[in-house]
Amino acid sequence: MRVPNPGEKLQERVETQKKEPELYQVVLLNDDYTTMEFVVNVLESIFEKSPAEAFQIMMHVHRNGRGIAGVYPWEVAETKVEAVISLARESGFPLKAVAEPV
Ligand code: TYC
Repeated sequence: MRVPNPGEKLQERVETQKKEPELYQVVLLNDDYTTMEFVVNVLESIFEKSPAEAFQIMMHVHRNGRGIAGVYPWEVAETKVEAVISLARESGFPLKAVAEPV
């Protein structure tokens, strides 16, 4: 940790300290083996999307290689990534999801 020089104002240092980013986007990645139906199901059940929105996002990922499933505070984003991975592995699919700072 940095030690302030004598006379330096503590408040100034606290205000300029870097914070962790507030929000993270959960990104789904395309692959050739996970079924479209499974990805739509993931988007509905884990990301609380409507059937129409889930289908749109899935098709975006299918066509573009990646797409945003949702934006959340860190802990929520990380929990959703783990939920996607564990549901996919249980079902025998290689679907990948990552959390990235917005
Ligand atoms: N590309 C997959 C297929 O054609 C569907 C798919 C979409 C897979 C989105 C993963 O994140 C994904 N069956």
